[in-house]
This record gives sequence, C-alpha cells and structure tokens, in this order.
Amino acid sequence: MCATCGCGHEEQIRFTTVGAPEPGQYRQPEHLEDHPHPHSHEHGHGHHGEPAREHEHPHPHPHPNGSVHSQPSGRTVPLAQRILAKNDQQADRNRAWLAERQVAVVNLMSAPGSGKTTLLERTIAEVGPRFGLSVIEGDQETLLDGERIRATGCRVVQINTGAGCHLDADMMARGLAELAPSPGSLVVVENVGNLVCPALFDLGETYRVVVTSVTEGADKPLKYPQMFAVADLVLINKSDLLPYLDVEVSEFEKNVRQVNPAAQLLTLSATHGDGMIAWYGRLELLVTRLTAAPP
Ligand SMILES: Nc1nc2c(ncn2[C@@H]2O[C@H](COP(=O)(O)OP(=O)(O)O)[C@@H](O)[C@H]2O)c(=O)[nH]1
Ligand SMILES: [Mg+2]
Repeated sequence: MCATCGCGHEEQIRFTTVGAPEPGQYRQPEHLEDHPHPHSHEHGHGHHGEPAREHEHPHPHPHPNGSVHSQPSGRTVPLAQRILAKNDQQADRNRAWLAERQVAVVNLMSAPGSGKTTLLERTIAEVGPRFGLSVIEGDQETLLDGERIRATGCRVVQINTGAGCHLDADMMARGLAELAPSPGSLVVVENVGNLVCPALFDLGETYRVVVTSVTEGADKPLKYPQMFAVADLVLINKSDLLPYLDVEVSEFEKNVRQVNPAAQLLTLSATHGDGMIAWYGRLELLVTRLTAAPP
C-alpha cells in the first residue's frame, strides 16, 4: 500500500503488452547481468533487462498510526517519508538504466480528460517513427488507452494500478523491462489521471510535462501547486475551445508562473493540431540532447 495517500495494493497491479507482438517487432529482453544471477535477495541487479530493483525482505509492517516498524531493527520511521525515499532510490536506478541506453522518458501528467491520450495519438501519427516512440500507459483499470495507442501501430505496455492513484518508480522499472525500448528512442509515460499524487513519485524520467486544458479553468495551478511546481513544461490543451469559454490563456500563464517561474509553457490543440510543431520541437531537443551525451 502507498502510505503517502493510502492507495494501491501490490497484488492488484497488472502489466499488459497490448496487442500481439508482430514477428521481429520486439527485441529480446537483454540481460543486464554479465554473470550468472540465481534468484537471491542481493540488491542492485535487474532481471531480464529490467532496471535493477530492490528486493525487500521482510516486508515492513504498516501501523494504523501511519508509521512502520522496519525489521529487524524495530526502528520506527514515518511511512510516507520512507516510501518516497525508497521510490527515489528506484527512480535513480531507472535513470541510470535509461542513461545507459540513451532513452529519453517524458512523464505526462494531468487530471483525467485533459487530453493526454489524444495528444499522444496525434504525436505518434505525426512524429512517432522519427523518435522511435513507445508508450507506457497508466490507468487504474481497463486497457482502453493502451488499445487506443496500439491502434496507431505504436508499441505500448499498459499498467493497471488497481486502487493506486499514481505510477511509481518500481512499476516504471517493470514497465520498462516489458517495453524494452530501443537505444536512442523516446518513451512517453501517460501517468494515472490525477493532479495530486503523481507529482510526488519520481519515475526516473527525463522530462515532466503537465497537461491542463482550458475547460478546467485557470485556477488549477494555484489549487494543485505541487503538480505544477514539478513541471518542466506545461501544455495548455484544447485551445480550439477558447472562443466558447470565458477564460484567457494569460490567466493560466500567470498562475503557472506563480507556482513555477521556471516552467516552459505551450498552448495547443491536440484535436485541431495548433501548437503541435512547438511540442515536437521540445521532444526533438530531448532526444538529441540525450543521444549527444556520452553514454
Ligand atoms: N476540443 C478538444 N477536445 C479535446 C482535445 N484534446 C482532447 N480532447 C477531448 O477530451 C476528451 C478526453 O481526452 P483524452 O485524450 O482521453 O484525455 P486523458 O484522460 O487526459 O487521456 C476526449 O473527448 C477528447 O476528444 C482538444 O485539443 N480539443
Ligand atoms: Mg488517457
């Protein structure tokens, strides 16, 4: 269970590669180990091309007061703090795994319905092959978004979190192992639709993008400041609806700046296509920067 917000149960999490893989479409998962690695409780090694993950035994026992006794020392540590610290360690391992392969990852976060999947569908159709784009989809239930992405011909792994309201670094490690992105390629993660918890969980991504849409109202950056504060880029989507709404883009911009002066901003319409070229420019920059860096 996630003690930060009380969501999620490990046994409910499911990973599905959506659609039958076509011959030669998937690379065989490569083995990180350069030595035999019988299953043990040693730490720091990935299995089957997966970013290394910590095996924790025995599991800590949560207490109703929000604390945990870690065994065997019996020390009491605030559970939320401990879970986020553990997540950060896994995120660092994911980052190292990705850097080794020069794979860039965009973590796409927003409220449900802001247009993340629509944005992805258009992005894949227009520049997917250029970036070797593949996708990790996060939703509590259903393969619906995974199937939408799969219909574009793009490779996609759907993660269903059950009661969980966010992806975490451990799910990301397992999703990456399943996806096996090609070296030098771009992975876009569509996080669970939620403007709160995904902001707290570092996945090891290269770039954090928060999508907000003009129909949500310009006050959201102020109401959910944590989410907007972690963004490298804020996309203001559904600009085609501006003529019908009593809302100004300048209001969004002012409120985003208030919580995150460094964030970049782009206004676009995923359905009509306005502003998409600038978005592709950001993706291009990400991929070229990463592949220019020494592995
Ligand atoms: N008018 C308009 N509708 C959009 C735009 N982007 C997405 N939508 C619609 O918003 C709804 C939710 O989109 P979806 O991509 O599923 O949102 P997600 O939950 O963030 O993945 C759908 O009905 C989309 O057609 C846009 O740029 N303009
Ligand atoms: Mg979606």
